[in-house]
Amino acid sequence: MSDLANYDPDIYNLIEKERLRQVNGLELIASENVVSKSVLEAVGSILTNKYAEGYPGKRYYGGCEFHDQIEDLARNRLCELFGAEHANVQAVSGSQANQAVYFAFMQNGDKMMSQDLAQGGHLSHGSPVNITGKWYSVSHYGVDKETETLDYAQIAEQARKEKPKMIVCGASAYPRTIDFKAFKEIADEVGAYCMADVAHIAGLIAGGQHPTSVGVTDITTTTTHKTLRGPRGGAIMCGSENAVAIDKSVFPGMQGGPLMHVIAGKAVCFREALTPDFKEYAKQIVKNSQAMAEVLISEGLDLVSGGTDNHLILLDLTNLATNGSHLTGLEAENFLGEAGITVNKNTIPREKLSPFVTSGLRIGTPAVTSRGMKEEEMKQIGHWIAAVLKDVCKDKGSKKAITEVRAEVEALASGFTLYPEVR
Ligand code: DSN
Repeated sequence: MSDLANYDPDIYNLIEKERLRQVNGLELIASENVVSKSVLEAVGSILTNKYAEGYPGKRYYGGCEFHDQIEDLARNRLCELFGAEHANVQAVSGSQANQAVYFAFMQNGDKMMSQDLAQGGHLSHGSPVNITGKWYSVSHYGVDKETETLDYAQIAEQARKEKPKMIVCGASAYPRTIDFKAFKEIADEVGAYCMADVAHIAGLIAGGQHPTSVGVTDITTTTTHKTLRGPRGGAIMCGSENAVAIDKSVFPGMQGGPLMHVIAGKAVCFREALTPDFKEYAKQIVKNSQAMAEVLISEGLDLVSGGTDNHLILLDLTNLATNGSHLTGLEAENFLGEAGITVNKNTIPREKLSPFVTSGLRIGTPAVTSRGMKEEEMKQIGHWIAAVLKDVCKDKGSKKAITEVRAEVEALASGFTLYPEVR
């Protein structure tokens, strides 16, 4: 029996239930993934026992000689992966990475421009409910009403009017390619810093499936656990001219002791992402997303912007009528969850409902691609999603499609195990 099962059966059993949920279901949350056993091993290692405040060669604690080497490997591999001049791997999350960048280059009250959360942006890009929205003056840009894509001419016009200190680009629910060069040109014209948050698409950039922001914008932030398939955490990349400011802002500006076990996991993830296999993986994520998008369109469902260039699809549910109203994102998330398909409700452009209800659904392919699924499985899943949504639109109490799809989902999942050696 494991130590944990023996000592704390409550926690052990809940972890076991979660393992079975992951094994038997289909994880289609666009920001989630399945890490390798090597990453799991590093993150679960005895490195968690140590304080290592500071940076390699300049720590505030003794006994950091191996931690220095681990952090150097992580930094160097991240630089190699993205062609960056400088990397900081200590941010514990994407939000903290973003805050560190703002803290490095802006004062309280300075103006920033960023994509509206309700139109695909992120909480830490100046949402009024987030510290960034309270601390800085924020002007949001959105997507064009017709195309539901970014309109760079409109953004440039807004930047000329607003004269922000920083322009943030990058999104958490935007299915199309982002033109980082266009953002940098706009920022240069108005004398602003340009920060790209590539958390969602970092793995696609590393795998050559999306144009890079590194070496284009002044600073790039990312998480390491989405398409990059590493442990939960953040990282920052920049040119050498901004290295000191960024490092100081992360520590001691924002954080104390770094999570060295997670930094080791990041180093392993970057090594994996440097392999030719990872390039194939990134390519497959996009192929999978596009295969599923085609099926959803053929089933008559509406996709924000009409399709996808990346790892995610944003379904607009406003045409799925149920008794005079439309199916909400919350309902769709719950019904699909019952069928073993995990997705998340999401706001869409022109959203009329609250962020806890929403009119949209975000669907992503990174995790199922990590399990080895390809276009055929994606098409099947696309039909199942449509079947469940259409059935509950006719009758919200119906369990017919949910029950049938649940059985199919479990059968499919059993052929694509998460960790074959863990039963
Ligand atoms: N919450 C993440 C996402 O789902 O996109 C971003 O931080």
